[in-house]
Amino acid sequence: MTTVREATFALLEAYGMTTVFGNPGSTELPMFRDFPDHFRYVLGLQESVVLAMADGYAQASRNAALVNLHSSAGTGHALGNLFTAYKNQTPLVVTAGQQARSILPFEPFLFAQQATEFPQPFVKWACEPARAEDVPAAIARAYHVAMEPPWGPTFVSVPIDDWDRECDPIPARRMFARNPGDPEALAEVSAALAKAARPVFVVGAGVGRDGAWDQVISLAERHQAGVWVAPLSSQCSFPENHPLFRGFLTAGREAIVESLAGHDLILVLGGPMSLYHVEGFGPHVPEGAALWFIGDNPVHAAWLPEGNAIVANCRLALETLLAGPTPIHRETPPLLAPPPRLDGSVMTDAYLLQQIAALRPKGSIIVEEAASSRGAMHDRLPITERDTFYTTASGGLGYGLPAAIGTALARTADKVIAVIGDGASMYAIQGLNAAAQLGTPVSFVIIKNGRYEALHNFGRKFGMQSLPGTQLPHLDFCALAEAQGVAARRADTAAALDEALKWSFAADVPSLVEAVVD
Ligand SMILES: Cc1ncc(C[n+]2csc(CCOP(=O)(O)OP(=O)(O)O)c2C)c(N)n1
Ligand SMILES: [Mg+2]
Repeated sequence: MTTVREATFALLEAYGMTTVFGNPGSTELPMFRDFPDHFRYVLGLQESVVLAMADGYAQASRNAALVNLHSSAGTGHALGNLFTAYKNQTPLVVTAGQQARSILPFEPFLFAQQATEFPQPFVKWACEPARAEDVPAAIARAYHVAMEPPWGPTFVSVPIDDWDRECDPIPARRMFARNPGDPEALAEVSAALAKAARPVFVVGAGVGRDGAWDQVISLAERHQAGVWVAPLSSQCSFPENHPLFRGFLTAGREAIVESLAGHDLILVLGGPMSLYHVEGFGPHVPEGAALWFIGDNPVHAAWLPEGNAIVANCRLALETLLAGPTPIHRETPPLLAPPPRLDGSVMTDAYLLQQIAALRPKGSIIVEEAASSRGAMHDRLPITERDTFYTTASGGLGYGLPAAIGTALARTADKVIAVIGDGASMYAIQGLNAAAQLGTPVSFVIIKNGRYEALHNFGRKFGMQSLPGTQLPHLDFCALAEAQGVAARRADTAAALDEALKWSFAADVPSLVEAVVD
């Protein structure tokens, strides 16, 4: 016999979950009695920070990360980023403390009410084990469900009095769940690709997640197919300096149809093509185009407005397609012209992003949450290497700054650069404390335009003259960083910007650049 705690920690170790992201309360403390020396506790000073750090870490390490929250209150704070983790398809095992079973009938202080229902629908599975001795098996199941494609968060509520109870040890298991895809359907796609006159690919985050970067390049080159990035994709899936790269689809129906017009076959890989941010009308797919979707998420496959779908791991499915018949001869699509260089006489977000591209270390990772600068980033900061770009798949802000820290904890050999809007940074500014405490050498670049510019863009579209609650004139990001132990520099000229970026990119501790833009 062993204790529930010992059995659980043995499983966590076997599953590679030795970094615990949390914010503790009374109901979780017994979990951490005799906390093993080779485990690491990463403290976030608010649970949304905790969740996003774990998300960044799990995505970068391609393994589920363990999150520990305090009862309903902590779970509530984490919920926005739990939604993002669900949309990101990030594997997480989220545990939360529950009050002692014997006092649950009296609705005790800080208990978790309807604990398993509260995080729904953003978890794939939720459980409060009926008996203390069932806790380790529930953790094991939560791990395997989180790691079963499509990856995502799971949730286990654990009563405080369970940890010291005796139970049998649970052996760690291995589970293999990558789906190679229906062979007959893949043969149909192969044949359609071989005889298409003008095929085009749309790549979503699942290509990056499934490690299919090389396979997409090979298939696109074989078919001379242009490659577009799916709307609001949260990971990079294709080198944005490749001659076949076509650009980024906008999250609007008419714009997507216009970008893809003239193609007779659209192969969508690893994420939805029909992802909309604004209402649109008319067809979802250009006239005369057949559409195939291949990706690991059956939900994306099921709500496809048109076309056919194969639920599959992108890498395995693409390997099958690469073994398919040779295509007919096709013209190479024309090269896209790069945007003209900016000289920095005006400090804009576009100039900032151009300079980040020029000065960033090789292999560095961009974690982005800068709403109105997306277009400028697409133009000026091309992502050219695999696994070097992450952003929120849900659109919820407050993810990027802490996610960058988690990414850096997993990718210690690579510089992580967090490109964050001034508004976005304030949803999770206390994440800087974790970076300082851990010494995680993230470069935080804050785009200070003094407002929620993205909402001004929308306001103009909606014909609104004034927008209440969208100005942020008084924030001092250097002071906010330094107060938490992160060194900072302000840059409001081109010369100061280059110097600050070089300083930050060379630093082996966390650093922040407040880039003041027009
Ligand atoms: C949690 C959350 N709250 C509100 C929003 C709505 N929202 C979208 S963009 C935006 C402004 C972001 O401001 P900032 O980070 O400064 O970027 P900018 O728009 O200035 O580029 C807001 C508030 C959101 N997406 N998520
Ligand atoms: Mg802003």
